[in-house]
Amino acid sequence: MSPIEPDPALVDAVRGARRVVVFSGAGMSAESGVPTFRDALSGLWERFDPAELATPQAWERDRELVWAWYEWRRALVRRVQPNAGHRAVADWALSTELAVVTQNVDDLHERAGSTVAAHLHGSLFAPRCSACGTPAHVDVHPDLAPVERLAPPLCAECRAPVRPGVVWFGEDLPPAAWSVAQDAVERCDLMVVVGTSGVVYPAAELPLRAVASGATVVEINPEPTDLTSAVTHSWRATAARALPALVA
Ligand code: BJW
Ligand code: ZN
Repeated sequence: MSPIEPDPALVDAVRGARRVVVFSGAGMSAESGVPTFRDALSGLWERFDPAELATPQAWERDRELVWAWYEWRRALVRRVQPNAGHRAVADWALSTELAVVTQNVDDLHERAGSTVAAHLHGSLFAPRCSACGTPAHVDVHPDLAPVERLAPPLCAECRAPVRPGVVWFGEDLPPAAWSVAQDAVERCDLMVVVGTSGVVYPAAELPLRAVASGATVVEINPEPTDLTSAVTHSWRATAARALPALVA
């Protein structure tokens, strides 16, 4: 693949930045082989709309379906590797004050070497009791098909079903993660928004707040998004190609 060059104004913004927030969404992990949400209906999510499964109502209606879907995704993420974009973010943190704020429930930033300041929508790797909240240890199920059914394990403390440790629609974001993210955004002079459609709130407020507080906000996304008109620079490129070029 031919190298790609960022706009010189963008390079200046990046070189001059002292406090950076990288705000990532599903597109960050797309080139690792993790399907996104809203590009997804044509691809791997053949039979189910993720927006319909990622709800407390779906869990109440059909726990075995929801649990199997998350277990399948957890196994998928285990099989894939961080991409050059994740690695560029980790390298960048060696020379700059940088906070990774992610909407992703995978662990690819961490596996590339980043410390993640905030997982706004939780993690595939932190299942917990649906009643008492006790964290549960669950072995990865080796060979689930995308949509099977699987009974969730029961909590060791209270025997209620264990649920995925993610944030569904209508649920509050983890307060500590939200607070860390807000602080980082208020303090930053550069925010790089990568691989998010910017349609899910309150996460999508963060780039708007960064703009309002005077930070430079750079969007990296092959497609225009709901955030494009608000940001300072919009670069139509993929995470794994743009981030290494930007940080180099
Ligand atoms: C590439 C690429 C490549 C492709 N390189 N890029 C207004 C204010 C506040 C709240 C609301 C509001 N209006 C509505 C709400 C409620 C709701 C909401 O936002 N709904 C909207 C959809 C309208 N929000 C909530 O319910 C949140 N909670 C909340 O607000 O609590 C307070 C409250 C309580 C009660 C009532 C009301 C309020 C919780 C939101 C939880 C979101 N959870 C999910 C699922 C997590 C678990 C799981 O993984 O299954 O989080 S939904 C899903 O969307 C997931 C993602 O983190 C999130 C964002 O998606 P993301 O990352 O942007 O992915 P995509 O697929 O949308 O976009 C991918 C992008 O990548 C695209 O742009 C591509 O072009 C790009 N791309 N390849 C770079 N190679
Ligand atoms: Zn319990």
